[in-house]
Amino acid sequence: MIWTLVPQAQNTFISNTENRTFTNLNGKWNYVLDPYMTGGMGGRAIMDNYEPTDKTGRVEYGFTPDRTLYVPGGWNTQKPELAYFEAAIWYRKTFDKPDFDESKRYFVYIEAANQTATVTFNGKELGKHEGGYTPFSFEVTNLIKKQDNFLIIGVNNQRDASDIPAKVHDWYNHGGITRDVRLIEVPKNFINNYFLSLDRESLNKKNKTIKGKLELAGNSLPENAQILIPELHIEQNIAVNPKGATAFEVTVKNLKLWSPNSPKLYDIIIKAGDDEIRDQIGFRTVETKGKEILLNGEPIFLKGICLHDENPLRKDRGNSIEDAQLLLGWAQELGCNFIRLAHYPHQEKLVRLADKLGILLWEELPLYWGIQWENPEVLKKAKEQYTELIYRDYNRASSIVWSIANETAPIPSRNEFLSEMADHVRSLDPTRLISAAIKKDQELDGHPDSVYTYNDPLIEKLDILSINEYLGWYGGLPDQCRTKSFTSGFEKPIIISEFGGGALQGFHGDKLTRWSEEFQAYLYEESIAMFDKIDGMVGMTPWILVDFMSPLRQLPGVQDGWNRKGLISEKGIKKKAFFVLKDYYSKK
Ligand code: GCB
Repeated sequence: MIWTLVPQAQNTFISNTENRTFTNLNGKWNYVLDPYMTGGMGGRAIMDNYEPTDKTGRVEYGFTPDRTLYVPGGWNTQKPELAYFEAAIWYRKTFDKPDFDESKRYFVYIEAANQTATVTFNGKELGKHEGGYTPFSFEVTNLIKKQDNFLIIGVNNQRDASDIPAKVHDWYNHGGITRDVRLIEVPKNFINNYFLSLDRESLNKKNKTIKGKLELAGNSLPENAQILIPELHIEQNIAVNPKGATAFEVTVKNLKLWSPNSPKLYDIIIKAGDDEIRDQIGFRTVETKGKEILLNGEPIFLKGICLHDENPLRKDRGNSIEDAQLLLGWAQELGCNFIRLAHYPHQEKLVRLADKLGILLWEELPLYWGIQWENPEVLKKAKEQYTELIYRDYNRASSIVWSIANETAPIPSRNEFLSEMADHVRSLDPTRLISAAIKKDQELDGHPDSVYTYNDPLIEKLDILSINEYLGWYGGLPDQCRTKSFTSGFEKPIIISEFGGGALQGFHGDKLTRWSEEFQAYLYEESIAMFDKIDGMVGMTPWILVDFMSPLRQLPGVQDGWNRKGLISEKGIKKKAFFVLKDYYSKK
């Protein structure tokens, strides 16, 4: 058995949708507010799409042509009255499918809906999905018609203690269908998932080995599949077992490895029965050795930055290639070869663009402040959402770190939960590194105050010790930084996964004036000096590339709903600290 867990609420997971045949369902959708989240009004379910047939008919909600929301997009910034709306909205898209073909299967695919989605099609509930940042799909083969199809999706963005993230988080709760919606069309038996990676054991050999897994879906599966890599003259048969899951190996000569300096991607074609799927995949290895991270066997320093998936100019979640280009373009200007995609899965287009540009990525789920560690339902959801993320991205060479948590206190229920998560992630993907953003020990355990120690038991489970440390902003002033040193008893590489401080772009003062660009620049200089001396520090991702929307940040005239720790303002203007970090990276 290769894959043991079918993600929640889905009969079949479908990966690589952009390279499949699909009908684009983006655009204007009608909507109805459901502030009390009843799913129906006046005794009738919204998914029925009922319209009175004569003048006596009664209905107490309605989709009208002039009430539309754009998909993909958060609803909050589309209508002023929805700015802080946190409840349910029902979306409706009607469409014809005149070329509907009975020999095919059809799936509604939603790249993300924040936070919970109830998906209905032509009056039937298909299922629910929880988790605002990962993709899901439902089959509609038996329901689809040539005309008058209606897809009605209820999306609820109410924050709840048993969600991932939990109730309070330092980013904006963009509600709605925030990423693409597609009607995917596949043959009756099709390739639903595959995973290709370069075998580490073959790294130093002349002929390299690509290890692969393939999963087919359908009732009458072919006995063989083929993999083709035209540029490498590979055309290989793969025997498929009767359950449709199979593992295989391909030996290749003259493979060019993927790396930030040379982000080589190969066209790959996989064929099985009537199905054929294409992808562009890079091959590289990543591992740790003592206190180093090795990419393709060579030590690498990760010149990174943290990023939220938000376009500040549009005040919305990123959902287009243009959004991805804007954000990754800024990171490249800073001199980065690495980005921490905080604090939840970012859009797939950005990950694919990073593959092309040669930017390494750290990915994570919002296992963030306040998670209900003792609740088994939450653990189940976390595993499901991580599965969806791994299935979506495991063919992306850029993605090298799976992070399982951010700043969580080491209590027994959390240790157990996250240790299970680490095992789960590793069982699905043993080829990448696992980390978590860790806080320093709270009890100094006999060490002098000038030494920060790291003994969180979770570190044992991780490949990298990643440290969030805000000395100079949340504790003390920047001039204290150089007095501190760090120690961990672990022979593991260290990444500084967060540090930083706020500055209002355009506000100037001396270097100790809070919120001034000078303060932030000084904090960067001192922080870099402090972290640079840590033995085994192989990279950093300061907090954060761009100012981002956060309801937790309400200082008038300074924050006004924005977290100001960005190196770039919400208007796209660089602050002084941007150049401090850029200068450091140019010398690394
Ligand atoms: C943190 C969190 C991050 C916050 C940041 C801040 O430690 O991980 O989500 O936004 O600090 O700005 O305080």
